[in-house]
Amino acid sequence: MALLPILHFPDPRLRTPAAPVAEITEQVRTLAADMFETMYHAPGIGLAATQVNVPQRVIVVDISRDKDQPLCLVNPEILDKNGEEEMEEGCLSVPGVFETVRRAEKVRVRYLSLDGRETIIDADGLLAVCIQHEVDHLDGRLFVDYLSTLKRNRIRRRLEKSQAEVL
Ligand code: GNR
Ligand code: NI
Repeated sequence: MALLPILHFPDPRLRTPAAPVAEITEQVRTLAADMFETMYHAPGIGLAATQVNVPQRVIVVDISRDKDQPLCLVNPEILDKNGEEEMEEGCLSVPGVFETVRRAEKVRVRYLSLDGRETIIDADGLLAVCIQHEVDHLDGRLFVDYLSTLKRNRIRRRLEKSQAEVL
């Protein structure tokens, strides 16, 4: 197992659209295990492979209080969206920023589980928000893209400045 470094906005690698996984191999299982370790360590409730500089369509999620309900979605596809909901979001790739985003309230998602089974789930509440946030990462989108240009530029400048301090 390994902790993976997380890319920070405005790193252009976060804009790379991820390619579908052709087959669940040992590489994919190792990636998922490392992503779970990285997500729990952060801590966060979700992580997309894009954030750890792997442009493959793999996400991990665990919204449970006790962090004992790991969910790995390979090639997730949102088949259907319903309703609207606003939630305050954060992102491990945009540290220290929390802003309200409007998304679908309910989603139906099809994905491959790590044992290669095609699975369909209906999600609502925090899980629905988290899955939409993670699928956005796989498409090179960040939650700050839903904010005004003014806010996004302020956030970019702030993170560029704090990044520069650690270099
Ligand atoms: O840890 C996270 N919390 C969170 C809160 C509200 C909406 C989305 C998220 S996902 C985020 C982890 C992350 O950056 N995943 O990509
Ligand atoms: Ni994120």
